[in-house]
Amino acid sequence: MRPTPATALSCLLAGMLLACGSPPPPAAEGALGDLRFTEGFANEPIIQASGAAYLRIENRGALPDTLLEASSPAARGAMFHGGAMAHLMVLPIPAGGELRLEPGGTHIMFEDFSEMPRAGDSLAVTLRFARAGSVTLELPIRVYGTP
Ligand SMILES: [Cu+2]
Repeated sequence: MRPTPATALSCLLAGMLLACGSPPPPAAEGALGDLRFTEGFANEPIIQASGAAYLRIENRGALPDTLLEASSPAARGAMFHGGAMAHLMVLPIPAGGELRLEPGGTHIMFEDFSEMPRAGDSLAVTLRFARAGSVTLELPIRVYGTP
């Protein structure tokens, strides 16, 4: 049985979270060439039409790279959004710098889920870079608004 927010809260209050269900999965991490990925997660979508994903991409190389595309088998499409939902075509990652996709800022916006991602599951996300190539990360899905 999926715990409701109320039961999850009561679990926390009772200090019995482990007894009530699995702890939330840790944020996704990974590496591809000079790129390091940390703090990756997706929000449980509120509607089937769209949902956001976040991660931090550090470029340890001497050359810049560019995030060209994100995709997931669970969604029909994806785009990059700036903080005010402005559509961004590609996302640069400066040499020795980082790209932060985070709540309230730039994010990946998935569109039209074939099956609603649920908190506690993970979302397979493939990222394609101009220089480093492609990587697939399993982003843990979190209830909207939880850290
Ligand atoms: Cu968006």
